[in-house]
Amino acid sequence: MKCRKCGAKAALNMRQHRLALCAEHFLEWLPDQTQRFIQKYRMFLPEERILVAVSGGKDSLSLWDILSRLGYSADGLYIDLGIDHGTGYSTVSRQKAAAFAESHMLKLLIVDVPATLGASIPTAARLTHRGAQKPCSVCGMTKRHIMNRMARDLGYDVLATGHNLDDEAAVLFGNTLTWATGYLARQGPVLDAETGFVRKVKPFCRLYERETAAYALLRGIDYVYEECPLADGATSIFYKDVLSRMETERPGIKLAFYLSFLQARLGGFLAAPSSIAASEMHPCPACGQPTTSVDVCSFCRTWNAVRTRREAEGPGE
Ligand code: Q46
Ligand code: ZN
Ligand code: ZN
Repeated sequence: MKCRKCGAKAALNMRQHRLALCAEHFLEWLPDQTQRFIQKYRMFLPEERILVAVSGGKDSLSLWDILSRLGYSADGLYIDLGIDHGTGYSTVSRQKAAAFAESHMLKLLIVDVPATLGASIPTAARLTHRGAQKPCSVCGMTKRHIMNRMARDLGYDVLATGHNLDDEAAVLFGNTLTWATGYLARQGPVLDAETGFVRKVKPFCRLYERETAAYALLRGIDYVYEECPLADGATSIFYKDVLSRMETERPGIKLAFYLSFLQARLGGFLAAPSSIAASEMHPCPACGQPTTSVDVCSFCRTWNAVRTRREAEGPGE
């Protein structure tokens, strides 16, 4: 297989795009594609300040790399969740994120959950009912809160995450199976800013995981290979697997699934993203973040409960 641009040996054959490229041209093509999507979906302007949520994995580091190469002003935010589970997951991913920032002379902000909130995510999950099944619920809620707070407090215009097409198609698949119209209405490349919430964008939403992985590899980005050990058995992994099997039979089906959803949404298939009425939203009396709760927000409620139960339990994780 030869590169379509120069005829050299292709490094990647993308059957879904009927396109094969050598390493050099692939490393140009992917940032070009990313820039095209940034403009197409009006994610942000060149003068805006971007905060990239960095996990230490291939997607977020590749995204940070590409945004910097494209000339955007992009800082990184790493949230240390205190997840170990015998793999040292948080320690290793934090090291990878910090090493990347240092070698590329980029600014990385770090929020250490156990140090600032008093417990790791697995401990918080164990101490609250939220962790009855999986810690992902308390983890996701905590990450969303921290990302929004950091972006807002530090004056960033937009928060960018490295979700790729495989992630987005799996979420879409799950939401479609249950016709979760509320979630479907809010899924897309851009979630506009709402009262107290910063704009969120996914510049990689149309890129296959295989493509972002190849980019990281060919660029020599040193990322954490392991997935979070707590993701084991997650439904999203099952959906990803199902979709990948379909993709093998029908190259391009994942992209078609996602794009036709966006098209249908544009055409009014779903109600416009139901922004919660501004009147229902008010600042949490404890942390100031927007909430619809009559009392403190769910972040404050959860972490207050964690602290109370930890004190009752005594020292030690
Ligand atoms: S939510 Fe769940 Fe992830 Fe948090 S506990 Fe791990 S798998 S890191 S995206
Ligand atoms: Zn080439
Ligand atoms: Zn709060």
